[in-house]
Amino acid sequence: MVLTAKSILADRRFRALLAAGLTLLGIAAMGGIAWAAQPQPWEIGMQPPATPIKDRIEALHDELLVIISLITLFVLGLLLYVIVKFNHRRHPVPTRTSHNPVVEILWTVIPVLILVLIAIPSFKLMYYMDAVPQADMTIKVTGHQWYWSYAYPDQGGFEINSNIIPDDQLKPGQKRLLDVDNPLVIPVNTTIRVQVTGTDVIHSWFVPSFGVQEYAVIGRLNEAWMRVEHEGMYYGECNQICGINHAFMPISVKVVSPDAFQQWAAEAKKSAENGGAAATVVAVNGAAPEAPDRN
Ligand SMILES: [Cu+2]
Repeated sequence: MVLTAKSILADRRFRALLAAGLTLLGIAAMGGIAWAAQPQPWEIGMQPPATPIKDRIEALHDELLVIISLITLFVLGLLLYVIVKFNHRRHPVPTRTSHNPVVEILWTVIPVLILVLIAIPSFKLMYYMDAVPQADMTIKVTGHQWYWSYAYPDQGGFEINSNIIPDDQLKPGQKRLLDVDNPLVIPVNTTIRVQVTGTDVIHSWFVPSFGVQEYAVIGRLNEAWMRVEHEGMYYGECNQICGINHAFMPISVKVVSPDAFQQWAAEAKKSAENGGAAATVVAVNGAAPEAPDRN
């Protein structure tokens, strides 16, 4: 048997193998990456999920990857079929068919059904992300040009400023463009309401492994929620172009045990009350410097 491109492509086993291979390759690229909460060199997939929201985002992403892989392979197959079967040499006299109602209905209805199939889990996830469940605590994130501040209204009302560590002050082990002087500290396995606002221009608070991305808009209080399931350091970045130092306002989140968190919060509150013994604590009882008349 002479193997031509046509005979190889016409072989059903070959086509099935190709489809399965490409789909598996896509799935393998998404999984199989070591657990880490920061960008990795040559990373292809997403950072590993650390919250129930991100678990669901990743699951939906993987489902969609299978669907788009199958559609892409199907369209590629049709194109190759047309190229091989109906090229000028093999098919010199084209047909004059201009309408085929059955085919036209099918190529309208089937894509609509596929979109409905995608919309159902997509909307479900959107509402799951949107509605904050019974929250154990609240943190308020404020975006500034160009740093973040984190307030703990129900932990004593103190607020900390979180600034990037400049390249020339990095200590061994600290990550360039990611580590900050005062990370956001939160307890593990705790449902946290995250309120996000801004003081100057629009920023965006984005931590990939939490599945949280919320715009920091002046005069608005946006809301998200997270429940981080593993202790550790997590990194994110402002992802709304906000000005010249947009690339230099990273987000570091330190997730600790509830006991360690209580201890940290008590110390932070005490230094706030002692009138700035710690430079990190800039305000008490929710009275941030930007709005001294609040409360
Ligand atoms: Cu920015």
